[in-house]
Amino acid sequence: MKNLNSVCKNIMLVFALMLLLTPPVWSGDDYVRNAKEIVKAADWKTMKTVTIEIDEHSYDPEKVVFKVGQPYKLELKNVGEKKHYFTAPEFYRSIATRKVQANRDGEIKAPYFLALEMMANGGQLDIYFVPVKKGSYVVYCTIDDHRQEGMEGMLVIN
Ligand SMILES: [Cu+2]
Repeated sequence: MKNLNSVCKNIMLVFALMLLLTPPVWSGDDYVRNAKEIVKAADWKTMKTVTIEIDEHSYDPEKVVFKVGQPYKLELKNVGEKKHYFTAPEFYRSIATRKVQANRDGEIKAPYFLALEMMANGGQLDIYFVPVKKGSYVVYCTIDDHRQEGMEGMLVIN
C-alpha cells in the first residue's frame, strides 16, 4: 500500500510539472483565423493606397490610422541607404492579409507575418489587407540601434 501511494504521488508530481512547463496556448497573441473569408468578402475596387517611406532612421508618416473593414494596399518604400525592417507582430495578427507583393518579383501569401524587410535604395513591399482588430500597434526596425535612433511608428486600427 505504501508503494502504491508513492507511485500515485510521483504520477501527480509529473502531471504538476507538465502543467507548469506547458506554455499557455495562444494567450492574447492569436491571429485572424477567418482571414481568407474576410479577404474574399472585401470589395477590392474600393481599396485605398497608403504609402510609408522608410529612411535613416524614420517611418514617414510615423502614425497611420486604418479603418476596420476597409481594404488597403500599404506600400512600404525604403528610400534609405540601409536595409530596414517593418516589424509589427501584433499589427500583422490584427489584420486579414491577402498577400504581400514584391512588385516585379512575386507575391507571398501567408496567414500572418511577424516582420518584413525592405532592401536599401528603393526596396519595396506592398501588403494587401483588411484591418480586423481595433487597437494601437507599434512598428519598429530591429536592425542594430535603428529603433533607438527613431525607427518606431504607430499603426492604429479604428
Ligand atoms: Cu532600420
